[in-house]
Amino acid sequence: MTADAADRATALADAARAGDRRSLARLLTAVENHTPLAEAALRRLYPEAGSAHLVGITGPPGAGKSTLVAALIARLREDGRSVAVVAVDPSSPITGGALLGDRVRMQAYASDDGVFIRSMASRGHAGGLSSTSAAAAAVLDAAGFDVVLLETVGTGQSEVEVAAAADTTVVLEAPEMGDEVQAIKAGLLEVADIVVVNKGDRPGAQRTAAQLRAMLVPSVGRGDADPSRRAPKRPEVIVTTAISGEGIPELIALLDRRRADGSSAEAARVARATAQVDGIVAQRIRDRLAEGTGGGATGAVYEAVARHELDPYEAADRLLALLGDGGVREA
Ligand SMILES: Nc1nc2c(ncn2[C@@H]2O[C@H](COP(=O)(O)OP(=O)(O)OP(=O)(O)O)[C@@H](O)[C@H]2O)c(=O)[nH]1
Ligand SMILES: [Mg+2]
Repeated sequence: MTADAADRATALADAARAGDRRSLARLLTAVENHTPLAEAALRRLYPEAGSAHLVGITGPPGAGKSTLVAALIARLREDGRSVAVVAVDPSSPITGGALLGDRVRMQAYASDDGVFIRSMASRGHAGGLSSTSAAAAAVLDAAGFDVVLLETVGTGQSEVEVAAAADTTVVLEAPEMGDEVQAIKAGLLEVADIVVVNKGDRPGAQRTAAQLRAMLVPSVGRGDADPSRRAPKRPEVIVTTAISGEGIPELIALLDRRRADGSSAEAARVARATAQVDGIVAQRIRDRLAEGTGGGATGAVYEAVARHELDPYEAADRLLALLGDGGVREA
């Protein structure tokens, strides 16, 4: 990075931190594209972050995540708290629909400096969602937002990655019409700190909540010898009606309580830092291999594994052996 580029990163970081919206938007675009500018700006901003409550909001399509986010914004603003929202679309290159919805939501707060809403696409590489979400959250945290909401649709993997970027993860469900809640994916519930049964105005919401509470009893004593595999936490289950705002103050109270619980907050922070650093290490290794070999040697190794001529462990060892002290050795 040239001195000029470094100056531009510094200027952008400082303007974003001061709350300039266009700078924030530009920096988040850089974060989304993993550019050197983003990295330089993040290095400057990271020490300024750490005060915001980072809340992941996930759940199946149509459960009411965006409606709930709007209700949370309204209530948090009443309390005088500032809110940033990152709506992460795990599936795709940027889709017009998601952006359009956000523009509509954004308009209501166009003149409110205490609200910032942004859509981001993840670029599909492994770990991309959590590293992008964590970096975006750090930017908004450093910019002084009290609460940063990370909204993503639960598709099986995306919610796990977004949870890794959040202090507290809220999993949304809609009332089940059938007798059983088994349709609700176990993976979603595993990441939940708080389970919200939304659409409380619909029949079955209270029953779904009761079934979830019964399901979420800690599995300690069910005979798993390895304590680390027992359910370590028992998420709270709460019913909301996002369209009317019912249950939203209670949800915020739960979020605040979790935020105040030092031990779980610390564990979440360490988990987030671990995911973030590991993601960067993996990316750095890939970048260095690609730079040093033009991608040719690595491609040949992956193809050999695909043909079962090489086992994946040997392949990994060979790739790591290509990395010397700060450079790449002859293959
Ligand atoms: N009856 C009722 N409908 C609701 C409630 N909350 C949201 N909805 C409706 O459910 C539909 C989906 O809501 P969204 O907020 O767009 O859901 P989402 O989870 O963000 O959906 P995706 O972004 O597509 O994954 C909309 O028609 C909402 O108006 C609620 O509390 N009660
Ligand atoms: Mg939505």
